[in-house]
Amino acid sequence: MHLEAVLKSSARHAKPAGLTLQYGTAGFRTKAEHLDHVMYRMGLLAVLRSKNTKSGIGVMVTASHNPEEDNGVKLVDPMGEMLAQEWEVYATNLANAEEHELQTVLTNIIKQESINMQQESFIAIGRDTRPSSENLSRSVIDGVSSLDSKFQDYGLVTTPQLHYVICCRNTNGAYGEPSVEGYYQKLSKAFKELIQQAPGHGSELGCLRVDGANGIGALKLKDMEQYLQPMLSIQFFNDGSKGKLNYMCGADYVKVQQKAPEGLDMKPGERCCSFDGDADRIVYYYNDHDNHFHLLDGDKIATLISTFIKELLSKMNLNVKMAVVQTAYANGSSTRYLEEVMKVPVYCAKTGVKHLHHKAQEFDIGVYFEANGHGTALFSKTAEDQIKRLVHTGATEEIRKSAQMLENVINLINQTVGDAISDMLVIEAILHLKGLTIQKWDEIYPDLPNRQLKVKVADRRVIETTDAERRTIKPPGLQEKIDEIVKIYNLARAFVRPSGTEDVVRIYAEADTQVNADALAHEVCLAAFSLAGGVGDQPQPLP
Ligand code: NG1
Ligand code: ZN
Repeated sequence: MHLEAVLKSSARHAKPAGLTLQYGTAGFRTKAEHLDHVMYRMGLLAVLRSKNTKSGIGVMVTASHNPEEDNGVKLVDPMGEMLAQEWEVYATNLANAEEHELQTVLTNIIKQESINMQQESFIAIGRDTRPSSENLSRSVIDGVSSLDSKFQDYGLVTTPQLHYVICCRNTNGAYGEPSVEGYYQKLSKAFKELIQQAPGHGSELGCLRVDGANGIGALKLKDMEQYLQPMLSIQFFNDGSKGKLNYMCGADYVKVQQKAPEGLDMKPGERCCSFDGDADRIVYYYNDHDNHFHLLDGDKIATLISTFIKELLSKMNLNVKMAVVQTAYANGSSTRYLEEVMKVPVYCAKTGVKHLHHKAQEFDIGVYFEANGHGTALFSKTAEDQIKRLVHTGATEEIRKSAQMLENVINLINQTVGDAISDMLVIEAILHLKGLTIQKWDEIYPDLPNRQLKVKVADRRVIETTDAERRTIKPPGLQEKIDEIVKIYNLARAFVRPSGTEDVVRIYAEADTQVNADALAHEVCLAAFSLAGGVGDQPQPLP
């Protein structure tokens, strides 16, 4: 195998000696200045993956909710899903190969996967609004070009838009038109049709306040706004015109801090939402009349969507298997409500949407959400066919109408990946169809107070987990200590796990009151600090 052109170009994207990175929860992520060689090499890997699958592959340059100085890259597989896990190992090997090892690592992948290098390939490239993203996406293109592959640079797009485009291309347009324009058209058409099915609630949803995290989501939603009028009027905050990406704003800030983003003034009862830096996550919130902040996170969203779907299915007498997939971070109240009140089976997957997505694919309808607001609903081909058939052949008007609504939900939801814009439109439509205010939605079940913390340790890999990350098996003694602490509190649960996107260990705790959740989180944090090799000052309790 001659790879001269590859090696020659690689010299222009030299790897800093000794730097090692891991393809983590969502691709590679670190300070932008360390990523040039990774981008070039992910361009190479994308071409190999494309030849291997005989399909188009996506490369998205983004570090999502991380600070603006960071960057990262994720690969998108043929149906718009995350890169297959077997290939994450190749990605890691390739990113960490020293210059003189590059040829061997590439040749090994080609051999192991029996890749026909004559096979055509196509790569779609997208990027977020970080100042470093443009140059880094050029490095991806350098990698793609050095293997003589076809490609299209989609420029500034949200992560879910790139996933959508890949899925459209590889299904020859069956999923939609493979362009950002096609995305706007598909979603807005389904949204309009859904809104028009509302019985007696009028067809205008009023104003929604959107915090764009100063990122790509704000730009793209502005482009899309004309397609959504007059039904939905949007007021933009943190649209990138002045503030810094993800700084004191965005879905992650709102979820973790449990408060409104900077720059958004809320009057009681106003419906607000925040996107993250690449617009694949969304959370809703409002202030009540006593000016208390209420967060409606991924768990509340999963409940709203799955309840709506379940109600439609029962009106249609359609017996399909539906389940909700969550992670350990799901609020205990949401799990209880879904299982005990809604009688919907709930499964717990490891953190990272790839795990939730795979689990959700096991059902006719799988609704999955991380508590942080990343999620979607998946419909199997069989379920989709059954629903579409009933639109025309349903025995009663009610069956046909419900099937039509569900068909519109299928078209509105981005089935390839969690998508802030698409999820937002689904939520807006459901609230409208059910005549629910944001307060009424919030009152469906009360969340257990909870707290997330993080702690620095020398090597976060000393922590190993089991049972979908709800328990630790290493270091010795940590789980026993956590069990001991949890026992003291009411309705309590807590766990620790190493982050896959940041060099920290994360702590989650929930309990009957906020004071208790905070105290529990702090105690567990101290346990992790002392048993897993904490560095720096001992964590202090919350003020
Ligand atoms: P890590 O850093 O592995 O906890 C975070 C989120 C994940 C997922 C990824 C990718 C939390 C607690 N963790 O992963 O859910 O969204 O980032 O963006 O929110
Ligand atoms: Zn994101």
